[in-house]
Amino acid sequence: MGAPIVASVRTTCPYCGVGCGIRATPTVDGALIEGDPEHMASRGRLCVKGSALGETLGLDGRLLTPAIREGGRLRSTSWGEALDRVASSFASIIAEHGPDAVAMYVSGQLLTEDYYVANKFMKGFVGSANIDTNSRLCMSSAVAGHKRAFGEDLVPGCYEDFELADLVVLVGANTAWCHPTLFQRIAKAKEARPGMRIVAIDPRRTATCELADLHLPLKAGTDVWLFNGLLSYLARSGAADKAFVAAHTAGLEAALLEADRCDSIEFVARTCGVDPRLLVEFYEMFAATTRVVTAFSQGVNQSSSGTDKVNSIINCHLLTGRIGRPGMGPFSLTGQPNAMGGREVGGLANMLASHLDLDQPAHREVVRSFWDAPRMADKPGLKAVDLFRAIEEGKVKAVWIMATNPVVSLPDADQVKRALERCELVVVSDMTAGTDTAAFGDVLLPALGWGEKEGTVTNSERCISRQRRFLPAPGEAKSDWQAICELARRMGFAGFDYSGVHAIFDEHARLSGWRNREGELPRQFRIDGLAGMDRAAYDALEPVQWPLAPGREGTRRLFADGRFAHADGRARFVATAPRAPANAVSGEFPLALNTGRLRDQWHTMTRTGKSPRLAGHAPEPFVDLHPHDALTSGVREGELARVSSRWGAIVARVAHSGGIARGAAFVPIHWNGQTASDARVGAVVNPDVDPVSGEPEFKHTPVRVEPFGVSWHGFILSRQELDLDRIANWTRVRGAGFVRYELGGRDPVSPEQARALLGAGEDADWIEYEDRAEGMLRCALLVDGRLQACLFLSRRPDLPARAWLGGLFAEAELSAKDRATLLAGRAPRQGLDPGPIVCSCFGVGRDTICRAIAEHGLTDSAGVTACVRAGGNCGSCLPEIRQLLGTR
Ligand SMILES: Nc1nc2c(c(=O)[nH]1)N[C@H]1C(S)=C(S)[C@@H](COP(=O)(O)OP(=O)(O)OC[C@H]3O[C@@H](n4cnc5c(=O)[nH]c(N)nc54)[C@H](O)[C@@H]3O)O[C@H]1N2
Ligand SMILES: Nc1nc2c(c(=O)[nH]1)N[C@H]1C(S)=C(S)[C@@H](COP(=O)(O)OP(=O)(O)OC[C@H]3O[C@@H](n4cnc5c(=O)[nH]c(N)nc54)[C@H](O)[C@@H]3O)O[C@H]1N2
Ligand code: SF4
Ligand SMILES: [Mo]
Repeated sequence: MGAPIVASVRTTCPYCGVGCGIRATPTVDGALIEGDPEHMASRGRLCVKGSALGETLGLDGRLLTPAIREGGRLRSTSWGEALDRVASSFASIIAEHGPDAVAMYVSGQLLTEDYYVANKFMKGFVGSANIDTNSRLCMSSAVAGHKRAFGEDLVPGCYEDFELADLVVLVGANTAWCHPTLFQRIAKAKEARPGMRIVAIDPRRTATCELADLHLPLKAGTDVWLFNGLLSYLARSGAADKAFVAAHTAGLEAALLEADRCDSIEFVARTCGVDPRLLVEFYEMFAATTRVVTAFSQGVNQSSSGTDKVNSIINCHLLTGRIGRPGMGPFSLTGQPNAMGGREVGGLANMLASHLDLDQPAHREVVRSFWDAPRMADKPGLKAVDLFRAIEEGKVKAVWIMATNPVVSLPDADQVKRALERCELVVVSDMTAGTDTAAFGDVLLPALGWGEKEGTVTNSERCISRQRRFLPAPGEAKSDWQAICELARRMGFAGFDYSGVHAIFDEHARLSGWRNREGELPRQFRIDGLAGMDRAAYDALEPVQWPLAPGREGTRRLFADGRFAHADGRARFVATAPRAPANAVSGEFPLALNTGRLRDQWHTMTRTGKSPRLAGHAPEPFVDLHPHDALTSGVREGELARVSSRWGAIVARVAHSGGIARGAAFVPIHWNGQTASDARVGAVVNPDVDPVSGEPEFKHTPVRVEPFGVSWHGFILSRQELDLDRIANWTRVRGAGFVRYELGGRDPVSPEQARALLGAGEDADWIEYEDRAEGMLRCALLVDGRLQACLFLSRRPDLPARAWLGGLFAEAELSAKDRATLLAGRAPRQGLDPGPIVCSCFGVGRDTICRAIAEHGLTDSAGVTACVRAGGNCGSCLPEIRQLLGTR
């Protein structure tokens, strides 16, 4: 079967859509992870998440055998029994209720081969397009926008364009944190050419803004006004490329008619809530610069007007002819490692493999004939949010969820729980046993994870690269494609007997060339140049950008000849009428909740949550508020608050980052039912979607913030996980050799209760200190002289720093001195507190950096690195270091 495991392999990072190359060398307890200098996407760079991959490969928490739930309890079983159960349920549900009564919900984190087979299984053989993907939550507005403008879902440019541009506009993209190595490339280019300009368009002042010459803090949801205003301005100021527009586009008139409603700077500035001078500065800069890249991400896509936002941006590039040439173009930054591969295989419920459409009979026929499919789906399936509604309504009776955690990541996430509770058969394929979604699984199937499985991924710049295996398969885990093929065979479907993963890739490549000619069904996506690879050629595949026709090299940029994928070869302007988010803030829910990512965590934390190094940057869920809104909401920085909407509620600690405007709130997406008692923010998010793409409005939900009253604050550090269900509020994070719990409690805790909580028996080595008058309790449990657990409670949130105490878990035995001062929470002559971690690679805190800046009069990040090492490895923290230098 697969290639033998060798000493060191070249593979691709499993996190973001930048798709950095990695050299991985297996070690006794994981793997040594280094950047691959030969990979075109990253040239040796890795961000902090990529660098910490080695710490996430342990088998703790992994799902290692199939399991079936019976009478509420999970029982381990064989693959044979588990798949028989799924096959017979699927078959009987289909027989009784038709193929649309079963569904799959998959993920942009599948490899292309897994993804291809899943779509073939559902759309060609089950006969239903009820297979959607978490890319619906991520890229579907970009897909829809591309299709409207270009005729096909095509990203015109490449990463090099960011370096060649004279102006990079980042719209709704916190690139410094979410696409860090690409951000570093931009930063390097700007360093080399200081004339290069960067504009950030984001309601929050994010780390990305540290590099920007101009930050437009627009009101959430107003991007279409801003870009319509720009289109009108460009037309009026003579920036249009008339020859390009005449030769290669259609539809300008209608788009301009709409845009001209935004021809007044004052009107646009007022609507978007930005300073008119800054707006004019941006418009002038855009008009005067030929080499412009406008990159956009979830601040654009995840909106009830997401598709229009995308087209309003593309319109400006079409008007100026700035597309298809070096250093310019609209650029959709993809989120997941294989968001693009998913689009190639038709992962969305309204698409077919090879960039073909489900609702077009001629397209369906191309795919049907290639697959020799017995039962082609003949209409688009349900989009993610609708799919889970249909499950709750009982219309869809079985769902197979693969490589995604919808109980955490879908909007109105409590509805997802209700849906899964009612569903007859929930199958969950995951690497992780205890996810919030797996808790609803009737059948759990163990999946191979990164480093164990193999296949290909496609990044944001259309670069296909190999993920290679360097670890043995643990337990009975299998690749997702194997699970699907085995099920398909059980259901009697032909065409699922692949000799290996390379054979699936070959079929995918051949399909892209199938009837792909003038006069048939020409499409720009093609990789038939990669067809016919045997196992060895597939194993040796180097990163390459599509399109790739036989006998050709890969393609850096599309549309260089001005030919687009619409039948007449012309791109389309789209008239985009601006509209405000459907759910407006009100007296009852006065703040607009925005949700997004943190630098060091990946989504629902099933993998990054394993790394102590990644935990330090933001150990707890928080709600970022403007101090004025905190005041009017009656909450205080550092205390707990309840954030609620019409749909649900969470509890998080109030923070003032200084980057948020009045009327808004921001909560990170990463915490879930396993890592916090009450911080699954998806439960709060409204389920409104974009009417064209079906992408949810994750960035705008009306909410209310109120105090979450507790009578004490506290934390526990413990070698073992604890059951804290009786405590009003807790969050959990991984430390080196211990688990850290942050607590907020209502009922008083006595020393006896503390003993029980930490598992200290009668004659345990136990030390405690209680000051009832002050509401303070501190205690520690030692086993054989080693620190086993400690607990600190106080009426006020100002507890000792966790860093020194955490360090004691590395000691084989506590010294008498440490033991004596343990309950003080710090060493007798301890150095100063490092503060919250900024540089995760070297564990350098904010206070350490600020002290170094002050003491040594440092003025640039290089000075900080020389002094305290921060920023000297992956560079992910450089924007924050610049921020600290700036606020001094
Ligand atoms: N560290 C880390 N990196 C990741 C991920 C991760 O989980 N962690 N996930 C990956 C994935 S799947 C994705 S999709 C990407 C997402 O990457 P990004 O889209 O860059 O990240 P987000 O934090 O979701 O949101 C981006 C910004 O949109 C802004 N925004 C909100 N509303 C609006 C608006 O109306 N207009 C504008 N212009 N901006 C607005 C937010 O304030 C936020 O700063 O990140 C990828 N990279
Ligand atoms: N409020 C709010 N919600 C959001 C967003 C937001 O900005 N705000 N962003 C949305 C976006 S853009 C995205 S992409 C989603 C992400 O949301 P999810 O996809 O739900 O998040 P992950 O934690 O990445 O889930 C991936 C799961 O797959 C498992 N896994 C990893 N590799 C494999 C594999 O090879 N096979 C299998 N079978 N399982 C595997 C992991 O253990 C994990 O449980 O969240 C969306 N939700
Ligand atoms: S930027 Fe970081 S998370 Fe994204 S692919 Fe590169 S190393 Fe992985
Ligand atoms: Mo995403």
